Amino acid sequence: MSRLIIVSNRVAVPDAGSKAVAAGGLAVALKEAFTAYKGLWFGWSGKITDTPSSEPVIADRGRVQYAVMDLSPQDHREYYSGFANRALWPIMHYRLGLAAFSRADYAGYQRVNRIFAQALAGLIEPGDLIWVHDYHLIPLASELRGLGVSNPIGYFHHIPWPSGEVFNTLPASTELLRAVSDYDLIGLQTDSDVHNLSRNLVDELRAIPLGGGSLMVDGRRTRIRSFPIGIDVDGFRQAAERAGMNRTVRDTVAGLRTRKLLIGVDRLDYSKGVPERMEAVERFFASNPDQRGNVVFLQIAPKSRTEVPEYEQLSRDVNEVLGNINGSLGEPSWTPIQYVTKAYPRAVLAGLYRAARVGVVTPMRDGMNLVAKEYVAAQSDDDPGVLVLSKFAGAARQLPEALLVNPYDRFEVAEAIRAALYMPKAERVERWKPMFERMAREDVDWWARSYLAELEGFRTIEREPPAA
Ligand code: ADQ
Repeated sequence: MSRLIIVSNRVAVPDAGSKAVAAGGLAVALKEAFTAYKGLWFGWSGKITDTPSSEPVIADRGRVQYAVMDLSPQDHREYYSGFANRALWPIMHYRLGLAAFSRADYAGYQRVNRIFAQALAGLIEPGDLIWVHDYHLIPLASELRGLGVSNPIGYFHHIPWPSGEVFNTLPASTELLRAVSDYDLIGLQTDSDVHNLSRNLVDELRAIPLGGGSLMVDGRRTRIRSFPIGIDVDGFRQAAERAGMNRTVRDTVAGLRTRKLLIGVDRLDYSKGVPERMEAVERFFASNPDQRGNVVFLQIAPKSRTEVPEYEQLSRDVNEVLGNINGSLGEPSWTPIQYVTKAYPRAVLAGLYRAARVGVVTPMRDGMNLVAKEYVAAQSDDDPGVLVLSKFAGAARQLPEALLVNPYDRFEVAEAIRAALYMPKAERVERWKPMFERMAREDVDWWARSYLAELEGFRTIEREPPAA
């Protein structure tokens, strides 16, 4: 059985004695892949230590081995909080005004990628497939190739890839384009991401399209294709069916009495459009005064990246918008927007989605957005709720039967909320069914399987030895 090496920024090592793959997005996504391959999972341990070792700490957990590295405070500041989350993240999400570029951060980003490559290279065996995840690690393939690694190396980019006009505002843009084209296979979420990156490689690096998504860049061949990530549809659906027994779900439903529930669930991130969504809900109540007291909007948004100043500002903005809306519209007997910042187990989220008549998923820009898919998966087939979905989420391509909206237009979002609340059951079923069926076909196992089948095809490529 050959080995699959997964590399991701953050690696959660399961407790000793546990044979399970650790919980969390990517871990769930790769569960099936680890039944077809022996696994090695490499990345940052999540720990920050003053003098991190250059050797990874290895832990064996059933069929998956974990190899994790600590970061120094400077590495963490420059590589993670700095370049990845204050330069790449805003630029990839089209938020030029929020980007902060510093040469020190970029140098830290390159340094950590080099340190990771040096540590990982010693663990790679002939026959291993290497699959790298996300924007923290774009230069990893170049570093590995420089160390003589000739195995197939693939990359999956979980967030949007913007057009050249936006991407090229990054001072390091050309180097990053060169670095990403060192991967054999570049997986993106949507065809428009594929178009943006391919076009930019042609414009900036004079890449030559070879057909079928392949391009020749500086004498090397790379392939760029979309692989929209899915969810564990069956698991989610079953969790939603059982969730009525869960205390938090039961208490929430009982507390609603006859009120209808709108729900939003997001990491607190400016890409997710949380304050803009609250303003759209305010707009809805302003234009539909008869619905005051009859509808409640529940926003669940655990804080994330709190060390990054733009996220602290966002948190203050949300509190202000929320306070103003609840203060001006609320009554002693009714709070229009309920806001909680806790993370909940999947079973609770599934139950809350099912209890909600409308899922309001309105990111300003999103690679995919799994919450949209989870909301659809959690609905009952005889009385499903309605998804209001931003057309700027990658998920909109696979869920065209949702009520698609422009999240910048709070009037349009408010009207969609109204249409969703008044939608007759027959239309709700008619919209929900094809979305559910498509998601069930294109679930998370389908995603991992399709990507890996394509990456397997790069085993036979002859590679030049690295320049001395
Ligand atoms: P994220 O930006 O994290 O992912 P998303 O796809 O919505 O965004 O996934 C968030 C996950 O966190 C969902 O599974 C959701 O259930 C969970 N979650 C959110 N709030 C929670 C809470 N309060 N408690 C518990 N769980 C919560 C990035 C990209 C996305 C892309 C994914 C996967 O930004 O566009 O869809 O990777 O590729």
